[in-house]
Amino acid sequence: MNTSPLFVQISKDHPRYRSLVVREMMAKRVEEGIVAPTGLIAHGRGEAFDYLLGERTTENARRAEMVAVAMLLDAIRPVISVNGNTAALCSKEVVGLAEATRAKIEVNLFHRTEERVQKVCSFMEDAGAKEVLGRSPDALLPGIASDRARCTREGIYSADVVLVPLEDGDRAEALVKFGKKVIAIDLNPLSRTARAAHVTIVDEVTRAVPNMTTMVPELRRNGDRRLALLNSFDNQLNLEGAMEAMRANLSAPQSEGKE
Ligand code: PTJ
Repeated sequence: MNTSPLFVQISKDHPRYRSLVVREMMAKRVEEGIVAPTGLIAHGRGEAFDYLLGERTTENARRAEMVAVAMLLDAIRPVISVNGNTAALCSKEVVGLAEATRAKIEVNLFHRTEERVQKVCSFMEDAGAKEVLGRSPDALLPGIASDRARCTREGIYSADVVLVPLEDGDRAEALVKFGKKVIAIDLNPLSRTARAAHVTIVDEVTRAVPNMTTMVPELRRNGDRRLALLNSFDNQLNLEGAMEAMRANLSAPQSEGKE
């Protein structure tokens, strides 16, 4: 996570220290024009679902992460689509995953302005990305009315597998209709994105992306394992597993309250 001075000082003893620091960082990124103002609302929704999940990577999510890595490694033209929230939360980690899986990075924004596209692209480059697509879109994804349809021929338009962290539903559905294999990272198992994607990782993006990078070396060596993972995966069952994990967490006796 990129850090810069925060608006307020937060005591490390605070039980929700990490969450508060991330919120402050996100507010800063809004000021800088990386995160869209409504990105804070999306972040809050994510926090709520993560709370239900127990703020941990479940076994269910870990399996989806492995399947997603297998899919990225077997892809011919994998692309990781980056928006403002993803860049703010885990730019370096996304660069690490892209390098490990030889995926391209393309910035694609829901609240698109030329200025924001430039800023998010530069932010990713500052995090170490050698090439970031998206500054000069030259293709339109069919089936989307918004500016989000604008993408690059070299990247999302011709990709076979697209990883979409923290997505809004329209584009995930359009990508699937256009023949892409879609991997979503979304803490809300009920979202349209989660339901439209071929593989949905119900995990917090800052946990999911590094987890995936650590899985690459073993899965790269083992083609049989990749095939077995891909053949045995059912996203509907995966989403039901995520909801079951939330239900179980809600009924578990809590030793201490959270804030
Ligand atoms: O930067 P832009 O302009 O492209 O805009 C990005 C946002 C995120 C604002 C835009 O795509 C949007 O409005 O998304 P939604 O429709 O709010 O969907 C975001 C989804 O991501 C929701 O289902 C959230 O639960 C989920 N989410 C939020 N934070 C996280 C998350 N999932 C994983 N990790 C998170 N940290």
